[in-house]
Amino acid sequence: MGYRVAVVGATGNVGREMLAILAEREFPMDEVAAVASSRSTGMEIEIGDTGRMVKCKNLEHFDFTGWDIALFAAGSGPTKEYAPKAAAAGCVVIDNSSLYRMDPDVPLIVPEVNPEAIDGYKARNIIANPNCSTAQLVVALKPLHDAAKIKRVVVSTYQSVSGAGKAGMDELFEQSRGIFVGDPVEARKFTKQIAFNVIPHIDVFLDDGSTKEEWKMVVETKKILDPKIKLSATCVRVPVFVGHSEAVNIEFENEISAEQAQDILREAPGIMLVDKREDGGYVTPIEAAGDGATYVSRVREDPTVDNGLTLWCVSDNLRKGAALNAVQIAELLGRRHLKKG
Ligand code: 11C
Repeated sequence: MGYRVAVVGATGNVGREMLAILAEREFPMDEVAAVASSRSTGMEIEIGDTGRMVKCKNLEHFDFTGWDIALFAAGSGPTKEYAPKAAAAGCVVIDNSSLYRMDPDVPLIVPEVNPEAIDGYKARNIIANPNCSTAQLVVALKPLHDAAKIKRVVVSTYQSVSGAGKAGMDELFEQSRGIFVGDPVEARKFTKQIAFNVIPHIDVFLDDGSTKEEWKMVVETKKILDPKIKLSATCVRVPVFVGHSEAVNIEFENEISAEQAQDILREAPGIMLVDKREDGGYVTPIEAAGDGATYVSRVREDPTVDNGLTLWCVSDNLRKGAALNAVQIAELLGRRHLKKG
C-alpha cells in the first residue's frame, strides 16, 4: 500500500523535478496528482523520463482531503492561500517556499542534518524545505561541526539562473544568443545583464545592506544546524543554468586538519568528496547538474585563523536544493510517522 501524493506547482522547474525524483526513487505511491494554476489545467506533463503522462489539475478546485502528502513548489502567493487548506484537510505539506521556514511551529528539515526535528510537524501539519543555497551548505557543514564544532562561516555563493525559475534560464539563453547574433536582449528578470557577467544581488535588499538570500542562509543554517554558528554570506548570481557553487571558509572551536576533514567528508551522508589537488580534480556545476549529491572539493587549511578550513561545494539547486530534499523529507516522514502497509 502506498501514499497519495500531490505535487503543487507541477509545471515549474522544481515541480517537474519533484515528479521525476518521486519516480526515480520509487517512492511508494498509489496515486500522484500534478496540481498547478488554472493556466495549466488539463496540460499533460511527463513524470521524469518514464513516458508516463499525468494531466494537471486546477489548484483552485483541488480537494486535499484523503491525500497523504502535498509537495508544494508553488511560490509564496499560492502557498499562503492553499498550504494551510491542505494541512487543515489532513494532508502533510512539504513546502519549498520561504513562507514557513522560520515559523517556530514548522520544522525546517535537511534529512542528513536534523531528521529528528521532523517530529514537530503536527503543530501545523507543515514541514519546510530550506533555500537551495542553505541545503547544500548544511550538508557539508554538519559532519565537520560534529567533529570540531564550527564557530564562524564565511560563504560566497555562485548561484545558477535556474534558482530564479524558467524565466531566469530563458533570460540567460536569450541574452547569450543575442550577443552572438548582434541583437541585444534587455535585462528583465535580473537587474543587470546576466550573460557573460555576474550579479552580486539575489532576492530583495534589507535595511542593513544585505540581501534576503544572504539573510536566509544565516537564519536557516542556525535553525537547521546550530543557533550558535555565526555566518556571513555574499550571494552572487552567475551565468550557469543549473548548479549552485559555494566557496566556504570555516573557523572551528577545535583543531581539525584538511586531511581529517577529507576523511570525515568522504564518509558523510549525501556528500561526494572529489578533491584531487590537480588540474580538473574538483567538481563544477555542469558535473553536479542532474545529480543528488553535494560535491565537496578543494579542502585546505586556512593559516590566517586558528583551526580554519576552506572548501568548495557544488550541488544541483533544483535537486538537493529543492525537489530531492523535499522527497527525502517525504521518505523520512513515511519512516517515522506516516507508516503504510
Ligand atoms: C535563487 N535560492 O537561487 C534562490 C531560489 O527561498 O526558496 C530559491 C528561493 C527560496 O534564486
